[in-house]
Amino acid sequence: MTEKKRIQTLDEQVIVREALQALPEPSRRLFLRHGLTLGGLSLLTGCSLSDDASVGNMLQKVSRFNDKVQAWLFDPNRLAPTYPDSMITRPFPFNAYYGPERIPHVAADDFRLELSGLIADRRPWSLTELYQLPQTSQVTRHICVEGWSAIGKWGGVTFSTFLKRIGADLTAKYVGFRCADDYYTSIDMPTALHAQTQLSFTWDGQVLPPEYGYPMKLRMPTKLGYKNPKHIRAIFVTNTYPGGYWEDQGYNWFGGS
Ligand SMILES: Nc1nc2c(c(=O)[nH]1)N[C@H]1C(S)=C(S)[C@@H](COP(=O)(O)O)O[C@H]1N2
Ligand SMILES: [Mo]
Repeated sequence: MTEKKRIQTLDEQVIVREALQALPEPSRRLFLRHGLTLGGLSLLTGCSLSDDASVGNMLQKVSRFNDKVQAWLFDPNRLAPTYPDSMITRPFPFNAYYGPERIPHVAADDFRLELSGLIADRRPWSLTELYQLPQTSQVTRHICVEGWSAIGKWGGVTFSTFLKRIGADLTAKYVGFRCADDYYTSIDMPTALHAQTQLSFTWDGQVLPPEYGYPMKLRMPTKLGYKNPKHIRAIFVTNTYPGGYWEDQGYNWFGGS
């Protein structure tokens, strides 16, 4: 084998290995069994793989493909485990893409939750109005990809109740969120309608403290921590893929836990 050919072969192995890492089980096992090759990858994603940029593009497509596989595996009726109050983690960890000194402090009085996109009634909501919606609570585990998990108690309105109230198009693909910091994320509609997906206003029985996302966060025990936006200020419904803060930097979009 010539030196050039050997380097090429090595590169191909690295690319295939990276693509495999981007795939969750059981798809990874499936692809391993069928022998995923570079040729197979380019067929699968329609990418030519001629340079670094197209390899990056292909890996991103594999991760999106991964989203499709995960969405297909997601059972909208399966519930995440719940825990007794005695298991609540105190103090609950704070995490954000910045340190505690930059936690946004949102003022309650003039706060209005903005709505846009495929929603019949896009009138903005005050906090008082939101607090009047039927409230539920859950004690569930939050799992962060950085390697920690913690059990918390969140209270608020079941998100599907809110989506129905505002006349959201429930056949649309995505619900997107913009936050009071520069964070943003989006979720698939089946997860938005999941029974445990909650627009949360409280933590452990008290008004959601600033560090945990005042005035509201979306709590989804079926999703990893980074999919749970804090400090939500705007919600939109769309069929155009909205991405997210970490997702646009390579985190898997579906982010199931
Ligand atoms: N607005 C906003 N929401 C966010 C984040 C953020 O930086 N800003 N970080 C995410 C990540 S990675 C995690 S683990 C959780 C942390 O939530 P906690 O502070 O309540 O533990 O918030 C998620 N939602
Ligand atoms: Mo996280």
